[in-house]
Amino acid sequence: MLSISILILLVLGSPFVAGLTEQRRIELRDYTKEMFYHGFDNYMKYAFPKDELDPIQCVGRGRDKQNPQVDNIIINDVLGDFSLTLVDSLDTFVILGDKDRFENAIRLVIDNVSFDVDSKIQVFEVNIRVLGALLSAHLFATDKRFGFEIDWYKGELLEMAYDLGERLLPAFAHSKTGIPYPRVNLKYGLPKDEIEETCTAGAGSLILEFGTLSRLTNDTRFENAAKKALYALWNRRTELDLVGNVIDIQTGYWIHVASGVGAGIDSFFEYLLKAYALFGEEEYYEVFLQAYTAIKKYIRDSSGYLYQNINMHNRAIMSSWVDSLAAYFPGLQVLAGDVENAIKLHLLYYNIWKRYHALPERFNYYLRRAEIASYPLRPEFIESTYFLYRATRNPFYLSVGEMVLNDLELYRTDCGYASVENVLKGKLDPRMESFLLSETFKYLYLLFDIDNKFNTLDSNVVFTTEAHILTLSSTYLKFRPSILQNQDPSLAMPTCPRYIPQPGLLSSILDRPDADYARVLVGLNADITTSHARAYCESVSTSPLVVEVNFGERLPQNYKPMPPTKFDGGVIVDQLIGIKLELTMRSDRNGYDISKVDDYRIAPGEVLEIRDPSIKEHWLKQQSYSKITLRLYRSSLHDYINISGVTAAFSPPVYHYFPHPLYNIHYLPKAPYGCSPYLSSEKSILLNSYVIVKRGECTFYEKAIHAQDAGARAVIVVSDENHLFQPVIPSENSLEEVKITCVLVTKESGDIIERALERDRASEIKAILLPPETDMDSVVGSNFRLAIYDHVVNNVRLNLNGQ
Ligand code: DMJ
Repeated sequence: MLSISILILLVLGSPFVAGLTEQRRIELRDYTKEMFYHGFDNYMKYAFPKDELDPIQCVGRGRDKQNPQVDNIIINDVLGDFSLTLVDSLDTFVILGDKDRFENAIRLVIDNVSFDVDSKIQVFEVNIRVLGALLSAHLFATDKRFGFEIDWYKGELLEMAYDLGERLLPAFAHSKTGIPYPRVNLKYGLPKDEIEETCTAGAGSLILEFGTLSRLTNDTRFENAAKKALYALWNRRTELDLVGNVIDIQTGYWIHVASGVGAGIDSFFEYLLKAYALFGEEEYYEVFLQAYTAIKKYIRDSSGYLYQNINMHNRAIMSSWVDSLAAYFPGLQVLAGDVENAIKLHLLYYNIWKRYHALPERFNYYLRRAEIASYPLRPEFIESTYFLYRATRNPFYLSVGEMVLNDLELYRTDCGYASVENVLKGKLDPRMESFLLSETFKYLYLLFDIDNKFNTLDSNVVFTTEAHILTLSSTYLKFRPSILQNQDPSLAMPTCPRYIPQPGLLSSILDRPDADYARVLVGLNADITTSHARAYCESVSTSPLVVEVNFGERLPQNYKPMPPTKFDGGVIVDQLIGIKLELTMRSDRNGYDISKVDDYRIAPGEVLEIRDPSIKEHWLKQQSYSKITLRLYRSSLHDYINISGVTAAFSPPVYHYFPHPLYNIHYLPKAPYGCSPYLSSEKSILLNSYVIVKRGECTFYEKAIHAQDAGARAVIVVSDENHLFQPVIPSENSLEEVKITCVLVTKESGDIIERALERDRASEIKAILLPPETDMDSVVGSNFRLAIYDHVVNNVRLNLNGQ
């Protein structure tokens, strides 16, 4: 027998590689429970009755009574002096099967929470985190089907929900379109001079909670208002069936025209599908299908892994990042029956998570790096992992859960879990958002607790966007939902291609031939072609040959389109906003040329002349730079060569020092690009030195950070061309400060440095960086190139004089 099991091991490898042992799964399930209680009990000990826990100082955090609006804006308009974390956690006890704590928590809410507070809050946040939590707990406390009914409970939570619902209704009262104001004061109603623009998700994700409240109280005002808002948004979709990101609630005019599946729009789609599941009304499903078809047609790119932000009117790309909120989307795709697409998108996020041990808020897929580097312990990735495991039962998703659990433990503190300020550095932020307890740990637990009754319930048990469980018994329904066994063939989800489970006992999603694609796409191990025999795509590229882009996301109120005009040498654009540019990559791959401006073609040799003054600042930032000097000393202080370079926009300028310090200069053949953290042996060489690296494989910023971490004084990047430009990073949000100088030198200069290093291999070469000698060295380029969403464009010129 022994030899047979050894044989099986030899054939299959370790049986635990693809998934988890049963024992490990149970350990992880129980460990997740402990994690929840570590967060919850410490919130109760140190923070309650305040809204949130500061997990670093071990104190509560809430509204600043002296300055309520300021604090409120800083922390997301969700804190309102109503013990948010306690309320948001209520139904997690049900999932954990802990009836005593559920009862106890409900008692605390009834005795301590009031909504008669002078708090200006965001309607969306309070709806999903508070109203949804109260309704869900009420349903469990009263519905005999779940075994959580409480004998002393008399519907107090529903009364509180009704009170809260009434306090949210002023958001709708003064809106001409029916789209609600984003904020109200719970005590005084709609504040004077309240801003009149809202994001689509904010206004379009109310129907589950408002509909449930109406049905349970027999007061139709809530459901009617939420439904009207949902359709007010949908009816303003473009001809492509796309909705935008931000809308003016009085005029119904789209202000921010980027359409996507992430921040600002995300749960709009979720609530369409789930409203159908909860209420059984097919109109929601029809709208969802139409919206989802447009997503697959225009927002999903041809690889099937990227869901882009595009202009809702003309489909031009409006950014080159994906955000962490959109990681919920594979979960929704599973619910919609589109498992195959869900697997792909989840793989993208899986690889981002693997790279950073978290999901950075924004990841730039063009530059393959985190663009906003914080991670506030969000649930979206584990939510999708959970739904994919339910749908496929593929053990890979249990392993993903284990990875997430281990990584979340990196952020454990003595009294809770801390948000991550910067995933590159693992720096923590003193905030534990309530959704960690209501969503992140709930989905993680459900993933490991495969027999949990909520994993096998009817299709009309829905998880709201805050993971609160809502379900309505048939007395509250006009129709019986049948999402999973839809009988009407005209409403069948047109998925493409159909999901076919992998054969084989232990086959993992990672065994799919395309699994590596997503890995390369996010820059995780770029040497895939040589190291992995199964590599699906020999060269994965996020630099498409033709790309359509748009300038500016927000349209000004009085915006009047100004069409481009043709002239002999190309096309003139007076106002860039709303103009669609088609960029085509040059055959030498040296950046892009503009090939089309709206409907005008630009022939080879022609240019786009921009006369729009709003681009001036952007342009100058990219085009102006100071030429500095890298002086390499050879045999003596009198024997040197001067090399010109350009300092990166994100690194400090070169200053005059007296006497100027000399540093050794090193090139490490084993780390030619400097794209990974240096080994400790390499660090000892680079300490207090200048390091030479080649351009490519990762961003200038990443090279600078690795060199900085190694203790280097400067990083000298040798270009692969002889054209100099200023290295920039597209967004500086939340990124670690670069304190060392980063200099770009030409390929020719690189050859000179290489020869010098070769010649003096025996001795050490010393160098200094010298600042620009005269103002003449600070130049504004006129024939330089412009980067539009990280695509460098050649045939463009700026003419602010209009001549
Ligand atoms: C949650 O409050 C909800 O999931 C919402 O829809 C989006 N953001 C947070 C968690 O990231």
